[in-house]
Amino acid sequence: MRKTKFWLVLSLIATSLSIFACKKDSTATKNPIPEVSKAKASTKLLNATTVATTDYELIWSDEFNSSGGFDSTKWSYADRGTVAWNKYMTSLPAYASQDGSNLVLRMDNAVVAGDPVAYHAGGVKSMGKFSMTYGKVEVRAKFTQGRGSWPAIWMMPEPATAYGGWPSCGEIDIMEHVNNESVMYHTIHNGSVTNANGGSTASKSATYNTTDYNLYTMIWSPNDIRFYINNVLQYTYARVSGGGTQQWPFDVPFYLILNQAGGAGWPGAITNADLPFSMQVDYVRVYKLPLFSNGDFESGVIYPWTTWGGGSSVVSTDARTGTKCIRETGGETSIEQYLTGLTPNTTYRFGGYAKVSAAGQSVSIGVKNYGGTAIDATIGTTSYSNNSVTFTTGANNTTATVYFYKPLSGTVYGDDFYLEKL
Ligand SMILES: [Ca+2]
Ligand SMILES: [Ca+2]
Repeated sequence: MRKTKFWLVLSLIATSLSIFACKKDSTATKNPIPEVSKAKASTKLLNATTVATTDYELIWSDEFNSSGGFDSTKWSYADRGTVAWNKYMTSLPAYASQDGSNLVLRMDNAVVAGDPVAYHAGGVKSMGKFSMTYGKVEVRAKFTQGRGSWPAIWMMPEPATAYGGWPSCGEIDIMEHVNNESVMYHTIHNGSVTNANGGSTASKSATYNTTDYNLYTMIWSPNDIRFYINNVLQYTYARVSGGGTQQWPFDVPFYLILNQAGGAGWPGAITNADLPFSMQVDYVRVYKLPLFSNGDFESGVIYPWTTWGGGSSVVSTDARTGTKCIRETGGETSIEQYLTGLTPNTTYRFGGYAKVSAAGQSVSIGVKNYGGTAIDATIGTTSYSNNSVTFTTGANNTTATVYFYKPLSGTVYGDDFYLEKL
């Protein structure tokens, strides 16, 4: 959204909208870093996973069910600035207000006394009032189409200087739409994927319901950022091991911005006959990530576990309960789940059920990086049995990694993993 440099270049060379669109598409196929993400996203698309609706604790929301001005304890007007998206922002209730069930952000060319600009548009930000690191954001919204229109739902870091100026500081664009396109865009900006001209190679367009509300969801974990439309995963941007803060500046608080922009930058000039533009936001809900999730694999995917060794998959045979479990085959193989939000100096139990395919084999359930020495518990039975490890977090430890690890060849199954606070 904040394509500052890009729009400066754009205005200098008067590049056309169509060239921008080509540039955005063509660069998306050239940068090796996002190609990894795109491949990952494609794999996930095949799985057609859905957002889990349980285990997430609501920590902040606005249902926008009042009438009149927005709740100033949660939002401020997005200020007018000098870059494309905020060029016409206007701090007046006519452009950002509630209608009893929505936040309505408008853009038109009405004459506003004392403010003689060509257009006026509305936007709000939670900067200084709410920000978050890791979690799930759900925004249910609909918006009009029109030539020159640019509605967006996005996030910027707070404080803004966490990792330097834009784009090194990072930007998460949950939804952007331009003009009359039948797709919207999910985009990441950072020091790795943002081009010198301000475009990003970490961007994915996706179809949406153009005539009604859509649910836009972003799940942000220490491993990746996932974008969903109507609970269907569309794009995953993964943290790259060793990528540093240029690739992953996403470990600091980010705040929310909702705006109806247009008339400059990406969408180009407004066709006045298409006005007014508006975005209606039914609600914004923010959830804390669960401490531990997908222990039963009924989601059909491994996420948010990560794999190591390549022999792990969710299968529809041999489940202990439900219809699915994790299977580890081949040589040394493991799945791990990185836990955040643990309480220091607190005792937890991590356990689960497992079986091996032949006597003499074994598999371990364990925990590491919690502030003490790694602890394993072994299972070597050919029918499901339970084992667990008990660990106490260090005085300053709020994270840990739990794992299900097969040290040798053979096939093992696991199901119904759990984390308990003792
Ligand atoms: Ca509402
Ligand atoms: Ca299961």
